[in-house]
Amino acid sequence: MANSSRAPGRSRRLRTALVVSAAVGLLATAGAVVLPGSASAASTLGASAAERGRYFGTAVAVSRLNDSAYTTILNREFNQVTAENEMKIDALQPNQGQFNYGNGDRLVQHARSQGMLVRGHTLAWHAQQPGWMQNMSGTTLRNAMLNHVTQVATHYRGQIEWWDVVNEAFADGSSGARRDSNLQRTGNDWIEAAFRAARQADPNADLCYNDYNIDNWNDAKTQAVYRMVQDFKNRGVPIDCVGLQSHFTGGSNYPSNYRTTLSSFAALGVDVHITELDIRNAPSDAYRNVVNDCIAVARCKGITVWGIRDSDSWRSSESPLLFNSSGQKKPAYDAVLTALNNGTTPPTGNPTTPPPTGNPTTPPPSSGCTATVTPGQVWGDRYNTSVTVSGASTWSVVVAITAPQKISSTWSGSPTWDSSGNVMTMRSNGSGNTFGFTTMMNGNSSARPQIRSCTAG
Ligand code: G2I
Repeated sequence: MANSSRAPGRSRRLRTALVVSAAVGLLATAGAVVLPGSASAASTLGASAAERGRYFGTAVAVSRLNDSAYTTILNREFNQVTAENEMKIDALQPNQGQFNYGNGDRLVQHARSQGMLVRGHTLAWHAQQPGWMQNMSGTTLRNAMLNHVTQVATHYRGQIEWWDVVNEAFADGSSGARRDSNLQRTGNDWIEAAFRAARQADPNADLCYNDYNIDNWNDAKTQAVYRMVQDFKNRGVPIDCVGLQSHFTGGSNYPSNYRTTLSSFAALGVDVHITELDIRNAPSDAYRNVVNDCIAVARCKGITVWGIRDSDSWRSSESPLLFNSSGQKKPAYDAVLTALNNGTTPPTGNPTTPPPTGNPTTPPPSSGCTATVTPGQVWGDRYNTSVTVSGASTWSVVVAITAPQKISSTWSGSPTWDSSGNVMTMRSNGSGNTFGFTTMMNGNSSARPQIRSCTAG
């Protein structure tokens, strides 16, 4: 079964991290519940979402990272990012066999420095194909698509929380059919083939199917995607999540049965993500409804808006985002933040204490190499750690985390996990001798990772 090839505990690890992190910040002092709207309510989208065990993210255009007004809002408000265009097929493989990871890597670096989770978008899609791929068909195209999936997922292994493996593969309208495309014409199994290749290349990433116009539970397209996911789950095709783009722009509206759609997909045993949210004219009610619906469905893991300021939007004339073109918060921003702060939070947890700053480890046992910990940036709900290995160029380092803390993302190494999800073995993967990871505190702000061993070879 394809699912058996996945690293143990991956999905559970993330789920636990997100859900338990909801406890952080709920209690100001032991036993004193902070009511919504009180002085300690979170003041940014990401921090508030984290208190609900979720992320709040945005699409990022890498070229705008040079714009300090943009980056200030990004770093302040969001704890998840999706590359708006830089990880699409035409961007990553402009000529066959020639990969260009520069801009995608830049986004991952930025996310890493800020402790943000990264959604990869997108491995296989009928659109934004480079010219060489557009001209292909049949087995040649199938193999080129699978090679792209494998190469890209391998390159970003350990750095991507969720991949949009396949994007927009169903037709609009009442047919419930697959969208016609060169990929579809390679055979109906192209989608599952892409998911299997992605799982093999990065067993630790959650794998999503992503589409638009699958928001209304009554739509034929929604039902068709639902049946595909159900079939994949029944047959053991490795799928972990469904992304609802939720572009309520260009004429489609927030549907009153949106929560039914989210919970129906979730009931199939997949997580749901709102991946590209924007709403024409940014009405507060619709934004609030989306947040409330996500918080009401335990498997709704987070919300990503498709851009920061209206001027950054692919539909800027509709002013669909949470910040105006001057970077000021719009009424919809306040509606979203309030809805997040009012959302239900799991009832247990410890009060937060100021995060420690000292070096967390005792010297680890060495077997041909030495691993040295450098504490990284600390946020309210999480912190970064980097580990530098000396004495060997290939190595494996065993790192133990104190539960309920959980590692939520890693970089520059290939991680595997024990069955508890709390012990990570990080192996060198050719990215140098320093690897790193982000740890969710989940209510324990004092524990720090322990290096158990460093083994050369
Ligand atoms: O179309 C909205 C979104 C629908 N779901 C999938 C998303 O990937 C898609 O995003 C949009 C980007 O927001 C646009 O920025 O995808 C478009 C097509 O890939 C993006 O537009 C492209 C233009 O078509 C190119 O001409 C342009 O070079 O943006 C590129 C970079 O600005």
